Amino acid sequence: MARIKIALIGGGQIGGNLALLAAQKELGDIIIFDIPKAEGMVKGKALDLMQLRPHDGYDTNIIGTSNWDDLKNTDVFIITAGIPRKPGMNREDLLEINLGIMKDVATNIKQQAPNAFVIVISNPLDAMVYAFYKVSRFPKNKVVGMAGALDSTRFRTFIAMETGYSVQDVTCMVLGGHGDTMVPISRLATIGGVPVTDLISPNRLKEIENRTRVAGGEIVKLFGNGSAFYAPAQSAIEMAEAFIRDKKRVIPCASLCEGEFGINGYFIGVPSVIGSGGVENILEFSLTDKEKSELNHTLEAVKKTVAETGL
Ligand code: A3D
Repeated sequence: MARIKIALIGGGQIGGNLALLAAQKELGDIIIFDIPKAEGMVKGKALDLMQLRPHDGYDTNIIGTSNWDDLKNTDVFIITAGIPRKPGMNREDLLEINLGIMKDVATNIKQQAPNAFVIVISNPLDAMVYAFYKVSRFPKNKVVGMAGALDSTRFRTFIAMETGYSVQDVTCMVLGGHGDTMVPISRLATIGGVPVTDLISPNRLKEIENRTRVAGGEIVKLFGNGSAFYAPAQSAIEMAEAFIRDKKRVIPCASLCEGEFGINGYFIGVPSVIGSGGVENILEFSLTDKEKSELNHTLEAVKKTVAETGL
C-alpha cells in the first residue's frame, strides 16, 4: 500500500508541531505548505525534521513547499493557515483576514485533492470550518474542525491538576463553539470511572469550568504574541490518526449537525466518531435543561460569527 500523504496548510507554530508529531507517529509522508514568503521557513523545518528521523528511524518523507501542485491527491489536510490572536483579541477578531485565506485554501484543496479528509484549526474555528465546507462543497463527513478535542484535554488537565490523579484516568467532554461560551459537561466527567462531581466541590468545579472556557486566552496572555500550539497540534493529530488508522475514536469535534442536539446546518462541537469514513457518526445523548440552554447560548454565538462570513 502506498503511504498516506498528509499536508499541513500553514507551517507556523502549530504546523511545525503537527509535522513533528505526524512524523513521530509515522502517519505518512508529510508536506508543509505555506505562502511563498514563508517557503524558506517551511523548507527549513522540513529539512530539520528529516534530520531528526534517523534517531528513532521514522520512515517518513517531509518536504516544505509553496506550490499547490505538490499537494495533488493528498489524503489528509490539516489547516492552520491564518493569523493567531494577540493579547486582548478574541477569536472573532481574526475573521476578516482568516476568511480570505480560508476561501483561497478551500478552492485550491478542492482542485488538488477533491477526496481528501480535512481538519480545520484556523480561528474563529466554527466559522472557518463552515467556510471551508461552503466553498469546497466537500461532503460533510470529510470536513471537521478541531476544537473540542483541545478544550476537553484542557478540562482534563485542570481536573487532574486539581485532584493530583493521573490525567490518563480523567475523561470528560466539552461541547459547543470554540469560544468563551463552550460547554464543559462536568456531569459526565469521571476519574477512573468515579464521577468528578463526587470528588470536587460544585464551587471548585465551576471555577475549573470557567478556567477551561478561557484557557486559550490564558496562554495568549502569557505568550504576549501568538496562541497555544503544542496541545492544539496533538489534538489534531489524534483526529488525523483516527481517520488514517480507522480507529473509530469518539472525540468532541466541530462536525456539521443536521438535527443532532436540535442543531441544524452548523458546525459545532459534538461527540463525533472518526474512522476511515471521516466523521462517521455523531453520538447524541440526553442533556439536562441547564446543558440544553448552555448549548443554545453557544449556538447563538456560532451563528453570529458564521453570519459574518456572508456564506
Ligand atoms: P502561526 O504560527 O502564525 O502560523 C500560521 C501560518 O499560516 C503562518 O506560517 C502563515 O504564513 C501561514 N499562512 C498565512 N496565509 C496562508 C495561506 N494563504 N496559505 C498557507 N499558509 C498561510 O499561527 P499558529 O500556528 O499559532 O495558529 C494558526 C491558527 O490556528 C490561528 O488562526 C490560530 O488562531 C488557530 N488556533 C486554533 C486553535 C483551536 O483550538 C481551534 C488553537 C490554537 C490556534
